[in-house]
Amino acid sequence: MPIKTSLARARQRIPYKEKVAASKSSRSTSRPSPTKVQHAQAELAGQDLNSPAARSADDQSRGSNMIPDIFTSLPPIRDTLFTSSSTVQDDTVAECLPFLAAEVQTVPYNQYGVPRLDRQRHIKFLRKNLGKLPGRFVSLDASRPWLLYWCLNGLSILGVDVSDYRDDLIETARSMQNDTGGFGGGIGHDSHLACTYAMVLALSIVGGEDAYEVIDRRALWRWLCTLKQPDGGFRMAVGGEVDIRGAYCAAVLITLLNLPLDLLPGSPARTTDRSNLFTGLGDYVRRCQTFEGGISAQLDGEAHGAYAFCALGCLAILGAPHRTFTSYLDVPRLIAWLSSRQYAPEGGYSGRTNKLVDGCYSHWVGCCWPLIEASLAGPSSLMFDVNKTRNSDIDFHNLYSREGLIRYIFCCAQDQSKRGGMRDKPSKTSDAYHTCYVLSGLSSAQHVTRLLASDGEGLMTHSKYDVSPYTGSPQIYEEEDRVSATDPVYFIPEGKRKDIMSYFLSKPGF
Ligand code: FPP
Ligand code: K
Ligand code: ZN
Repeated sequence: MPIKTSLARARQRIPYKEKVAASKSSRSTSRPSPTKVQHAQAELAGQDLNSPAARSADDQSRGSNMIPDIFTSLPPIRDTLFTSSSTVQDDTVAECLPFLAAEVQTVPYNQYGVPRLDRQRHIKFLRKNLGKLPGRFVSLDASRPWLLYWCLNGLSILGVDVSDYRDDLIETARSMQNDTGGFGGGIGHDSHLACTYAMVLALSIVGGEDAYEVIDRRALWRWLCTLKQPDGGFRMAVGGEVDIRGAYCAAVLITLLNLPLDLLPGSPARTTDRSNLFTGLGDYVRRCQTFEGGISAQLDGEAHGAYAFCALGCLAILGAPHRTFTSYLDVPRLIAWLSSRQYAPEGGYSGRTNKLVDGCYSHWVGCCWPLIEASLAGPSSLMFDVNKTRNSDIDFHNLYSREGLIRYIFCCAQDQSKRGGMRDKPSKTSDAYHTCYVLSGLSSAQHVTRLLASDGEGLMTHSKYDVSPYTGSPQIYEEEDRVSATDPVYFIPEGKRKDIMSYFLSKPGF
């Protein structure tokens, strides 16, 4: 029985390169014929070593039987129109195929053709990024709070206790806070909503009263009142642009820090006595959905994964997803667009139509799915074993290929050299941004999110999620390579989210 034999052999967990060597030595031909991947690459390069007979013979003799063909072959339908977009897409597939087919000689693979998570190297990489940085990092000089968040969140997902960084972080955060409210991207920089979001998340992750008390909540609230617009959205900075990042960042800050919703009398958004910081925000998000079904930064922009994430995060704070998503979005169209972001053979996501796979969209697009799933399933109960489905939510946790995303992350997005860290794609170098967001996407693919309860129409603070390990089969990675769960709306460890929220819930005033 050939299938049984190959399975049994695969279970011995021989590194893939040895398997290839073993299969080669048992072949009678002296000249090795091209692998399936070489065929695909030749086809992409417009060469013809691809006779159907040669192809089917090779399919039987090469490659791990535990890697589904979809991850090692070209898509069955290929456009015959060549453009610069189709050319870079072909190049990207050619670049990823050897990694996906477990043909990289220096990397050991398991029986599914998946390498280990290089946890210790990724930890070292992130720790290094928290230290003193050389001159070439100057381009990040206005994004220092982001760098802190990426590293601290990445370390937390990898299971590291980051409380040792508390004192240094507190000092750094103080140096970047402005009396007029909010944090800048560096010392002396004007406050920016994205930097403020990142700094507040970083402070939440290290946790503790001293870290929380750095934040001047009254000044932050006053500053948010000046950023809130009559159309419901938020400016990113005084005199800056209004876009959907502002909607999400503001919603996170207001609820995490329990800020008052009241608008100051001078706020440009104070059109009636009853208008507040959340007035019109859901409708603002609605207007950002495009004809494609995705979400753009502003009205009439191009749909992009990072903005879909901001839209869903914001709506999940305004209320439970099964209510707010359906009220403000065309959910079927959004699902169609999100689904189109996952590519084969790559398995990872692109950020927009006709663009390339990139590891960071494992988070921006990947982390939309748990919220979409929660919105379709509605509130459930912990009475159900999370890995046993009931009729009503039978398919809600498999709306995308978890296997594809996990393969892209382990095979293509991990830097497997001494350097460590995660990357956009194999031809790019790792950085803290991609390390954070690839790990966050991995966490979402390895867990199931359920909305447990939502009390009526209230804010997200009243919604509760259960995030538990996803144990569906096949589990193509080792259990030790499962990373930690993370809060599905705030993207800090769930316990840290609860700590800061309960701290500020107990002190509603300033
Ligand atoms: C395009 O980059 C990227 C964007 C249009 C959006 C980027 C925004 C974010 C990553 C984060 C926003 C979220 C918050 C919470 C502030 P590109 O053209 O280099 O990449 P692409 O080809 O993959 O689209
Ligand atoms: K990109
Ligand atoms: Zn990226």
